[in-house]
Amino acid sequence: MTETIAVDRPAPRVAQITLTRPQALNALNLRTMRELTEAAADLDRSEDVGAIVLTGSDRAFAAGADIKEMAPRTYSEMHAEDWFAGWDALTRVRTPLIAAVAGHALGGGCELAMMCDLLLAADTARFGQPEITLGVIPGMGGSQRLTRAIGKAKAMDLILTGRTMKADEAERAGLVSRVVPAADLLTEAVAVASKIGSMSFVAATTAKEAVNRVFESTLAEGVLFERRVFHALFATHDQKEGMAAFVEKRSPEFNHA
Ligand code: CO8
Repeated sequence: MTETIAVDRPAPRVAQITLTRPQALNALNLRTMRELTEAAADLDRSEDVGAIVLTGSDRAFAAGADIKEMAPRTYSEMHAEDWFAGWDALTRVRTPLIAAVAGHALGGGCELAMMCDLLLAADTARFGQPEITLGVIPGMGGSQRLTRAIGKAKAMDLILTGRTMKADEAERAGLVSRVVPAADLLTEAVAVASKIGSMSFVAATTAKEAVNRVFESTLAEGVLFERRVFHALFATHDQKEGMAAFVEKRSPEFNHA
């Protein structure tokens, strides 16, 4: 039984994980980390899930790591327990992850959204890395992923001043792919997830892997990786089916496993 998240199936081939600690603005504690990463790994293994939406409440996607849980910790404890390392499990999920963000996405909340593949924002969304105001720095990849997403100038501005940015600024900066009215956020996120879920699963997961290679390799290595996995897709049913369907002017019937 989960306490800090809820898992639903809002549409065929779409799963939704909702953070459910509204009283703490979905602050991310150790239990959330365990429940969320386990749920995502389970859904990743499920053959009838083609995309996963991750969302919070209207007021907060997540207002950061749980400050009350962290406050009394010593350096030795943080180091010994490798605090936050468990979140890395989310980056091993192969199924496309869509963050649907309304309200605060601060600190660990912003970092969690950035671990997803695609970020949709409500017009109420606020992004920031305010850890500096607590005497620390981002600890779940924020200094790295935010800088890769929006560049050094803006990342330094946010991380050194702790200021937040609104959804329109986040979209201009390239952190967010779409901004929608708050009332439409989940409908839009589920529609995007359904679209992705209708595609060939092997092609979608391969595309995700190829895009993520950008962050781990040189251009030449990345282009070579792309070409090799592109070649490999010609061994799949879905390449034969997708191209035959185009030629025959019909909709393709992809395998979803
Ligand atoms: N941790 C614990 N509790 C929180 C957190 C948090 N991050 N954020 C909000 N809450 C709690 C409040 O304490 C309050 O609880 P209570 O009612 O019991 O006092 C409740 O949520 C509602 O919050 P507020 O009353 O403060 O609501 P406001 O609307 O007045 O303000 C804010 C909303 C501006 C979002 C404000 O709550 C705030 O500034 N929160 C902290 C934001 C922050 O500094 N986040 C960064 C945390 S540090 C961090 O994330 C380190 C990252 C390292 C990796 C993380 C991996 C997961």
